[in-house]
Order: sequence, then C-alpha cells, then structure tokens
Amino acid sequence: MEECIFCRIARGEIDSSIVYEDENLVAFNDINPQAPMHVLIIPRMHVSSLLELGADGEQLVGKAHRVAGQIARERGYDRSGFRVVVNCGEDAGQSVPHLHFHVLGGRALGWPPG
Ligand code: DGP
Repeated sequence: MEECIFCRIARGEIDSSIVYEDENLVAFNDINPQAPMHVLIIPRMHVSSLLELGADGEQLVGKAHRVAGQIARERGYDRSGFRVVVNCGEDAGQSVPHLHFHVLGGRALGWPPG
C-alpha cells in the first residue's frame, strides 16, 4: 500500500492541509472542495472501502463520525447543518481506494445526491 495516495498523506509524505489527527485518524481539506467545508477523514490503516472493513474497524467508523461532528461544530456548522458521505465503488464515484468520510457543510446540500 506504499503507493496509496491517502496512506502517503497519512504518513506525511504528501502535503495536505491537515485539520485533525490522532493515532487512528487523519482529517484534511479535500483538494477539490464541493462546499465551503469539505474535509476528508481517513483511517491511518489502509482499508480500501467499506466493503473491506472488518470488525476491528467498527470503533474507528464511530470515531470518524464523532470527529466529523467535532470539526463541523468548531466551524459553526452544527447550527446550519452538514453531511457525512462515504462513496463506495464505481456507481458511487469512489475514486480513491482508501476508505474516507467526506464532511461537507457551508451551503444547502441537495437531496437526492446526483
Ligand atoms: P471519492 O470520489 O469519494 O473517492 O473522493 C476522493 C476525494 O479525494 C475527492 O473529493 C478528491 C480528493 N483527493 C484526491 N486526491 C487528493 C489529494 O492528493 N489531496 C487531497 N487533499 N484530496 C485529494
């Protein structure tokens, strides 16, 4: 997994604007933001998608959502609202095969998604 771009970001080998990190997770601004807040939260360990998540990843998914709420709250989006999205596979448009949680906020987000 040395060549996985998100593994490299998590290891600090590629510059990214990191907004949060701990022993399990790294959060950074998306390079192609789709909203005023567009943060990606990734596990440090390589998991290619939700389909590859084992029972050992369950706590990590919960923590990622708690961190998403924390980041949104810090920016005031707890009042206006925000969205957490995981794309899985081709039809969902997953382009990076390392599990990531999109955290979007700062504008009205359409539903259903395109
Ligand atoms: P998805 O389509 O769900 O796989 O989302 C992948 C996201 O990752 C996409 O919104 C763009 C972002 N992205 C891809 N490469 C990089 C990168 O090198 N740095 C940053 N910050 N974001 C990236």
